[in-house]
Amino acid sequence: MSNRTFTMIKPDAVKAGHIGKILEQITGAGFKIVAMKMTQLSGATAGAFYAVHKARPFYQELVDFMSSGPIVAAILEKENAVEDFRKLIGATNPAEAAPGTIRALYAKNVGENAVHGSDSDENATIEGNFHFAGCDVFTY
Ligand code: DAT
Ligand code: MG
Repeated sequence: MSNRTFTMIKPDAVKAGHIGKILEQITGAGFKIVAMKMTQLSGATAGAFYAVHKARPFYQELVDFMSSGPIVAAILEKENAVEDFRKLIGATNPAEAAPGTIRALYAKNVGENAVHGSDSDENATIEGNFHFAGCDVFTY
């Protein structure tokens, strides 16, 4: 069990003005932000990040969406971070997400679903390292 996970506030939620409310919900649930930036992924960068989904029918749609506008990327720290954050964001499809979860509150649909959360400790490390240099991850 690791104490870190990686998240992105996706272009739909950024465009809709939900950055502040989502960060408030994340920190209110006990997660500490140890790295954070606003950035925009290129098609190539989004494609590389989601390479694991290359064979899925929605891959191109996902890459186009994730590169369509700015995102907020962050590394979060909390005991049992990966599992607890997946609970906080809710199911991939907001129609199936538990009430009060970030996706239930802010996601538009299964493709434009407001936030990313790592699905394993291993992927949390890979994804955090994909977006942040070690010197931009803080202990405080
Ligand atoms: P999650 O983001 O909950 O880990 P995932 O890893 O299965 O979900 O898929 C990654 C992203 O791909 C997801 O957040 C949104 C998109 N996606 C997943 N299933 C989809 C579908 N059936 N149609 C369109 N986009 C989809
Ligand atoms: Mg996933």
